[in-house]
Amino acid sequence: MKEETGSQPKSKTGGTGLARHGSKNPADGQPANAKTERLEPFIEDSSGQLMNTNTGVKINDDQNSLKAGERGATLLEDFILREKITHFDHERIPERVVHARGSGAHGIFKLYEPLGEYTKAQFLNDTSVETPVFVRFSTVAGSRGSTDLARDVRGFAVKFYTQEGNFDLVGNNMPVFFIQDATKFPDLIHAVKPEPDNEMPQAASAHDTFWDFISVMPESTHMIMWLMSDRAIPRSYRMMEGFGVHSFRLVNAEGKSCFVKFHWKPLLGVHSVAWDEAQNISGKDPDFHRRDLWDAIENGNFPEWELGLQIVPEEDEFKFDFDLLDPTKLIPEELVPVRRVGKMTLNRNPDNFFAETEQSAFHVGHVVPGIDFTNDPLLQGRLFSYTDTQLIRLGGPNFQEIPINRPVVPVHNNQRDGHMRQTINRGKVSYGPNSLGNNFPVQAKASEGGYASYPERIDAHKVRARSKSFLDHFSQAKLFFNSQSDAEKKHMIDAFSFELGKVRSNEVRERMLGIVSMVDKRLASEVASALGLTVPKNPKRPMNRSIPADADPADYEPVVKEPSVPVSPALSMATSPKDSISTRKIAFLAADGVDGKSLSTVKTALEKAGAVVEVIAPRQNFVLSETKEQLPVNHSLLTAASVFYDGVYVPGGANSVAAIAANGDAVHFLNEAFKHCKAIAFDSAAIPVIESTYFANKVPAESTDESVLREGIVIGNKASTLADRFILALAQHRFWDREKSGKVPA
Ligand code: HDD
Repeated sequence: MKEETGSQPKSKTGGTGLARHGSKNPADGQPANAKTERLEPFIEDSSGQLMNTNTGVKINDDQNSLKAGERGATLLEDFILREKITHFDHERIPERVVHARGSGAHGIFKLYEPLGEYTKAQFLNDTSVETPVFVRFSTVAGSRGSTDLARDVRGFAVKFYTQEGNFDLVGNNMPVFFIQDATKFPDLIHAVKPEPDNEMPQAASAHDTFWDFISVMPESTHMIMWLMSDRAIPRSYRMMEGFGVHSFRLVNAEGKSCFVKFHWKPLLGVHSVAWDEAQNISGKDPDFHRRDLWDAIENGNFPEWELGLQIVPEEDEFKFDFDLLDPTKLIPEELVPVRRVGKMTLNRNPDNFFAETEQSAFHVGHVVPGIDFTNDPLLQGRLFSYTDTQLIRLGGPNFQEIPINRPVVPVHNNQRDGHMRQTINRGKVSYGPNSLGNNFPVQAKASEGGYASYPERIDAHKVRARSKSFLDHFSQAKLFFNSQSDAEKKHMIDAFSFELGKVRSNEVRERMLGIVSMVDKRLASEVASALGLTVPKNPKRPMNRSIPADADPADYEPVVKEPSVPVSPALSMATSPKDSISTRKIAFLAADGVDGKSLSTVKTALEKAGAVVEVIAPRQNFVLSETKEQLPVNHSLLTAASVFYDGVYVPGGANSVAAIAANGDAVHFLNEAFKHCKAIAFDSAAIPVIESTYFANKVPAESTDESVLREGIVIGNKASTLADRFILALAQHRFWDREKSGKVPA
């Protein structure tokens, strides 16, 4: 086609740079390249280069501005200074209004089995294709520089660069949402963001305006249960589930449609940290999740998720006792199993945070043929918001031309010009139909891959209203709570007590207790007792202020009913697989005189099982072993903290043991690891260290597999057996039962 100017710049090797991206280039049949070269034409590398200006003029002095004499005034003529300062002055763009804090990574998606029965989307039909992806994880409420460990929902946005265009799955790590209608989104976000008079608190929902809003919005009850659960403080982005939240549609080549819920299942399991730990991490390393993702990819520990689908035939739309279009509901996996259909692997860190992660623009409306929308009113509103927000954030309508946002296929249409246009469209014709350009670019027939919306029949009155089928606000909140383990329930009680404890208005707190009592009486009464309040007597009608002015409140009265299934094990993290310690970080506490064998045998065994071991000592650089060998140290006790690790080991060696036992920071390290319920191991020669901890009386004289699985504490004098038991303990992630015996004052 003559019009093939597209938006693609030429690469050094000729052809369009972007067309070379991806698994299989249809043009040259090249095999997949996981280290994608999609962005190569845009990459700048200064090594070996002379410095020049943006107009290409070589710079001779980048240290001094042009002055009238050595001590004289700076001259306006200095075009090099002005260019540099002007560019600097404009370096920042507005941060995202929500999900401002985030981290991204590149990767690939590979399909396990063709899904032609359900969808005609090519990337879900061809198992030989590796579809490139870019993923951005985020928190919702905090600013761009806020802590990763805030109690918050995590964004999980995936851009698939398919050969039919970009498909964005813009989801969260929780399967439901706070509100049922997009028009309430600005209210929700205003309520959770820092309060407008004093801009406090940063990245936290624990304040009056958030809970005020929630306390008069019973529809958010289910989501609040998720937010108060440990899902809101993940151990790692790599250990989170992802959800598309809404019911979407899949459409096959025959035009038959079904409903679908999208899931991401992490192969490392789903794990969280403790709340006290999260708060500590926020101070000691606010980049904890960002660093974890970056380091894992740099170390070749590529994070992986399986894409899961819950498919509901079109004819089953009304089979459930909740509405598939209600985004505050999930489909219990016990009712519709999640079918795992492919795997996503993140294998490359961005080269430049701003160019890639910050400028990435996701949109729930970026779909490809075979994927379509439902009438979920939250989804419908999102379809407007995402493009609109980029116009200000990325500065105009050409944000799709930014390298990270470009599709891998060339773009041909009659859109032209605008702020920062990159494409140089050839020819006179920028309209259609036309005859001067032979009517190109011409529309694609459905058989040629043209997107045709699913012709859903709609015969209705134009109304502003809420469907009666959306009025059950509590049954799935109950289902979620009832499905949690005892430890998870306890954490939820603590989370509500903390969050409402930070609220100053007793009225708001009491209204919240009323709502919580609709979910579980014990939950409400325990939170009430932490707050020094009582649960309101008649919470049957939680106040609902989300009602139109002229509506009859009776029409918005919540429907109180039991969940479709009594419990759903899939909703608890306690059921997550516990058979691997891959990529877990383990601290070894050592000092001069450490028993080198006791250290290296356990280290080798843990590393063989996929863990990352770091040696921490009173000083940086190295420790001397008993045999005066220099052993490398990763951190000193000053720069490390137990909250960065999944477990701790204390090797033997009399001098090392004595030094660790006498070191307050080292003992605190162990006490804190115990408090956060982590696996801890000691060489039998480290008994003096055990004796200086708070939990000395919890360490059995000898370990057995049973004691290790129960207590999470390992002791032994044979390094190889000790390592095996330590691995067993680390794979359990946490020993929450420890919390039952009261908290360690670490
Ligand atoms: Fe949203 C960003 C996820 C409801 C309006 N949203 C954004 C991001 C994620 C989500 C992961 C960050 C994407 C990135 O990394 O750049 N949003 C969701 C989910 C929702 C949801 C799972 C409910 C199921 N969002 C939602 C509603 C609206 C928006 C109802 C507006 C009516 N969301 C936006 C936005 C953002 C955004 C203002 C801010 C930055 C951006 O889009 O690019 O358009």
